[in-house]
Amino acid sequence: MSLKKRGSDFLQFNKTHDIEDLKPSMIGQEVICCGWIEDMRKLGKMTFLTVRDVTGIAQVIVKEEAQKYLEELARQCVVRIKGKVQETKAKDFVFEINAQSIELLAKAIHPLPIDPIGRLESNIDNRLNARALDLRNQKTAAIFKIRHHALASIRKSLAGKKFIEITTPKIIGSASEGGANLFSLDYFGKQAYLAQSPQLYKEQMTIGLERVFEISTFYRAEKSHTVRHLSEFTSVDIEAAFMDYTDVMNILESLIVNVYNDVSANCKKEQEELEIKIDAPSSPFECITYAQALELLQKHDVKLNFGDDLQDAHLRILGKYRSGFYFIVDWPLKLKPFYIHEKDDDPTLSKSFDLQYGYLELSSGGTRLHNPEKIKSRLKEQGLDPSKFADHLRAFEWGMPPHAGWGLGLDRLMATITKIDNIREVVLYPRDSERLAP
Ligand code: AMO
Repeated sequence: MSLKKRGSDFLQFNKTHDIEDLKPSMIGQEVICCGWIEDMRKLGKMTFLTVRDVTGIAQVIVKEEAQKYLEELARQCVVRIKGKVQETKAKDFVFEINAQSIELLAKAIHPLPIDPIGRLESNIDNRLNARALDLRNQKTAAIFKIRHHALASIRKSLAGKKFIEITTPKIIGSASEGGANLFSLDYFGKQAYLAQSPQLYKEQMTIGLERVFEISTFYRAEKSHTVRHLSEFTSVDIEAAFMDYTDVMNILESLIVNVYNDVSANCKKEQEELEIKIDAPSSPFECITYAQALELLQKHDVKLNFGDDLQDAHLRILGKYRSGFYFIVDWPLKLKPFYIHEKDDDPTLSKSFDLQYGYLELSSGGTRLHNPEKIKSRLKEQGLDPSKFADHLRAFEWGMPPHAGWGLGLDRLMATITKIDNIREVVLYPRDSERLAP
């Protein structure tokens, strides 16, 4: 078959326009569009369809002579419509398509497991069980379009600061962070784990690439069934040579302001759909110390000693009095992972931070240790076996630059942008202790 023939066959079958590209100036023009029937209303001898593709919605008028095409059609059927653009009397549309033919490309069963246009509300479990169909709900689709723009903005921000995108292994031979929340699996007879974070790899990459970032899913065997924990979550990670924790805090702050600005500008329709207004937070973000957080808690009758971790209940109280984005710095060293550097003037404190949004922890990071002997003794203090980290420690003999970085929970960030509580709403197929399918 010649290329020309294949090309013309394709054109004959293909649509001429995405719905958003139809314009009133095309009145009188013949067009072919494909989409899903969202609504069907019979009015006398005419039927009005609304047909939606990912870009928009159009009204299609089916007059008597084209009624035969309607026999097998129902809501959510996939159709290819050939017709002429014409003026309309409809309030919600500025033109309509007068159908000449309608081809049924795929049927939809009735009743569907959920109402995809959201007139009948379904609970989140039913929606997640029929996630592909749930994406036909414009509110759900809006969340994932915003997520797309947020990711594009993050990549643009970091690449603009000379960060290079990397991809590190997700199947690993020993724990990257230590701790108990690791998934293990059989790897050809050997014990392997799913990576909790790219921590060790991203640090090593500062040797060759200086500034790196990764956006990938990571795995935590989180038993706690909360609205902010998943077993598979997307993390945005950076690591940068010749920076300390204050430098990477600045990068994080400007990245977040940029993401808010970009999605606010690029996702107007989506904000309308979700009935939200996305406004960039003002910067610099407030910064409180761990000690100030303890004082604030004490004022609200919660007595914690220096070195106690801030549990969920404590963060909830802090969140009541601190809304929006704020950093918590000067954490006790013993609360932080083995790779975090102590403060020069007070070794009981760490060069680290958490970024909070109200009660929600969005990110943590810090200046890393780069003396392998210190790392070994910190590993031992934390009950971890340095020999399990031998591959990582070797890299410190090869010219490891001083470095700092952070990990940012993308799903949690998305929840703040879309003003949604449950992060399952912003993840296509969330995984938690009870959900492994679909
Ligand atoms: P941390 O363990 O604090 O740090 O994780 C970083 C951020 O990832 C998000 N996050 C999660 N989101 C959803 N479900 C989970 N189960 C989950 N666990 C973590 C949070 C959290 O703030 N290696 C360090 C980062 C670094 O120092 O560079 C780390 O992983 O938003």
